[in-house]
Amino acid sequence: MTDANSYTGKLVTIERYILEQQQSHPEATGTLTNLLYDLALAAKIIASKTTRAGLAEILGSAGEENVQGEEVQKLDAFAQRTLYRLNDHTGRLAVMASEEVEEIIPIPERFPVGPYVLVFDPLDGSSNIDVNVSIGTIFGIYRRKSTAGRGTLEDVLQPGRNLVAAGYILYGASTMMVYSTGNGVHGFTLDPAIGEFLLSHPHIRLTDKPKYYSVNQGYQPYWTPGVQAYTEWLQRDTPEKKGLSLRYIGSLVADFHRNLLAGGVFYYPADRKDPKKPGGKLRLIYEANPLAFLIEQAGGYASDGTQAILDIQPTKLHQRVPLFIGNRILVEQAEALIRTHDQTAVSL
Ligand code: P6P
Repeated sequence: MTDANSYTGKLVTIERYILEQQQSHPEATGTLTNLLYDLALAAKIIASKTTRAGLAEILGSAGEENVQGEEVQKLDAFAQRTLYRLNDHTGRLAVMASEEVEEIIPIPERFPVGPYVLVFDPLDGSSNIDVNVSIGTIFGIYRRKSTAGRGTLEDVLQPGRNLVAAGYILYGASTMMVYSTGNGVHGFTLDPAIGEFLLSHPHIRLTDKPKYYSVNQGYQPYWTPGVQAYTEWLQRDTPEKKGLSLRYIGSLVADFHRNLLAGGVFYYPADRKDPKKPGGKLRLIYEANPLAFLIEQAGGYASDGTQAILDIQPTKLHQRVPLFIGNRILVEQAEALIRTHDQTAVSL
């Protein structure tokens, strides 16, 4: 596979990069490559709307008609429809699953099925749109396990260790697409002038001098003793690291992306504040697993506080999971303190 240096100073589109990565897999048929193209196109279409979200008052808000007489959709519904309609007919997927849809999403009978499974959160953090905070799309790609016909729930309920690709799109000051197919993590920035994602962050690796810890400290009274002790450890200078600074945006993709580039740990632990969410707030299938795949590809680690996220066998489509993700040394310390202080296993 081409290394990062060979691209220095060149204008490399995501399409070229994906294609060149495919060339290091002689057995590849191009289906995964085309699926990644489809996701890059979906990202451009969604980005074209997110950058205008603040104009709802002028262009009409969701449920109303805009000046062109079109029904304005909520951005997350628009993102859902965009991802669905770009993937339902291509013959690359056996089944889809989305944060926005209660059950698995079958490929319509009139279209062919294919070898892959796509799971996604179409627009995570959409509650931040009204205050103009960055939001994101998260996706994961598996090979189907079933051998024929429409894909099944079992095809979707695969452990993250089985992922063949994962990534996210961050709609922020600029729009970025970051993905991995198991050969490192690579970031692309959208140049709106030409409508292309250009290689801006080849081979992203976590620094060994992490800077930030990211958690909603507002829930501290509800954390277990282990998580309390962990937070205090993060704030102190220790032999392993300097005391970290707190940065929390409240948008998973934005918090994850900052820590990926600057080093650190994000955690959303189980808390006892909301008995309906004993296993934390974040979802395993289409939030924790894809990001856990990426962080391991970047040299980090992701845990639910007791085990690797990627090793968890999912049992429900929308199951929640506590999440500690970032530099391995930081995440393993969370596991150690939870083991020491919280005798009861972290409930899933
Ligand atoms: P809290 C956004 O609503 C989200 O799902 C994630 O993007 C984010 O990390 C988390 O919830 C923030 O949750 O409870 O801190 O507001």
